[in-house]
Amino acid sequence: MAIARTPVGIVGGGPAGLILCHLLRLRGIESVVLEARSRQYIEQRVRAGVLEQGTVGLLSDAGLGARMQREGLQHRGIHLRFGGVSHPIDFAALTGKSVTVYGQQEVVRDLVAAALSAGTRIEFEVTAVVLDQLSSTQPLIRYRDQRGEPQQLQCDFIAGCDGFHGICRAAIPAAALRYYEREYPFGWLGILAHAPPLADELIYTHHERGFALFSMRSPQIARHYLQCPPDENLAEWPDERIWQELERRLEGADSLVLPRGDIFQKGVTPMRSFVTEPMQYGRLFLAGDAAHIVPPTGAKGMNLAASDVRSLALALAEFYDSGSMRRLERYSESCLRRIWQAQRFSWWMTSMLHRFEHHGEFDRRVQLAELDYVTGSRVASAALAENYVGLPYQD
Ligand code: FAS
Ligand code: PHB
Repeated sequence: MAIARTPVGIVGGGPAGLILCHLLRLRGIESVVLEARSRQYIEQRVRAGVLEQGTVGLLSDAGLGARMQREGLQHRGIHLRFGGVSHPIDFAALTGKSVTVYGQQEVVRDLVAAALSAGTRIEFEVTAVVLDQLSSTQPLIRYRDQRGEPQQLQCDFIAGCDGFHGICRAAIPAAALRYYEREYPFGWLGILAHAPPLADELIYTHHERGFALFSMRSPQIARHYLQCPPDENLAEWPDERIWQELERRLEGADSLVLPRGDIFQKGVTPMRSFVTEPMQYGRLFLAGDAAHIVPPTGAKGMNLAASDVRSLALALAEFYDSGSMRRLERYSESCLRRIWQAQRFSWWMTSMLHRFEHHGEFDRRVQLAELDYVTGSRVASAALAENYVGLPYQD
């Protein structure tokens, strides 16, 4: 069996892997992307929806911003709603920055189209991916291609961008890694509906019946989430019950009316915080959900994937330009600083806005006092805004 060669082998065609292959190509560094699912599947998989200003800049500077600029919704801020009243957090006034609502599957579609039209090799529907010789200067990826044929790819470096349930993190000896984890006693039931959004910005809602988030994908498509038990059975949530529960958690003096429409997608997402340290083992570099997971309350997941591969592309470019391993050796440390900041923010937003069964009345009042403080203090709302729009990249 012939051994193919490429400088960088990328396992996983999600935002992390696809942004990396694009940034490398812009620096004249070839890569091959191995993706377990079909093109059609990854281009319709519903996930993230909010892009930090830094991520928007990264994609635009990389020549990937045309459709995002055209179809993305730029938001000046969000609203925090509690006690039936919505309170604006004006990012633009507090930080001079904004966020953009543009579905993750749209980002993936743009990236796949750009990669294929530039001739980057993306192998879809690969199976049996196994990593080898990670401690050598020529690590190997063995896999079966779309036709089931065994293949070998020899690389200088491997980027593990295969998400939380991928094989790359598991390929690192357990003794070489430390895990930090927090499971939350709830999940999110998310829907997509052919309905106008509730408002022109996102509304994060604290309610005694549980958290709710009113988001969107476009002026015609709403995206809403309900806090629910982590292993909730979707069969127990017919559309009518979902709409009624969303409306109950929206109740308030301002009698906001939730526009209804056909629900065409629904799913339950468990909530966890997870960090792997270090994010490197030999010539294998982990990025994105393969190394860390945040609860979606802070809208950080895809943005962290983008910032990881931004650092990795800079480090690989330095190696191919000058042979220096300086940035590669510092990759894990520099990414982890920003990742822990995003972990803190996502845990804080989750703790402030969700209903915890073990909470007593004192805890519930403290949550409300925190929401009152954050929305009433310019300093506190500026801190939230600064984290939400995205903290500076660690270079
Ligand atoms: P991904 O999981 O996206 O991609 C990994 C890829 O690797 C997949 O395509 C997978 O098929 C492939 N793969 C897996 N195993 C493989 C193997 N053995 N061989 C080859 N390929 C393999 N983040 C935000 O920033 N904002 C949000 O609003 C937000 N909302 C979210 C809502 C939900 C419901 C969920 C689930 C997540 C949300 N996230 C959000 C987080 C999410 O966007 C992730 O952080 C993001 O997908 C991470 O991107 P990747 O690291 O590329 O991993
Ligand atoms: C979404 O629109 O999917 C979304 C937005 C903000 C979040 C999480 C998800 O915090």
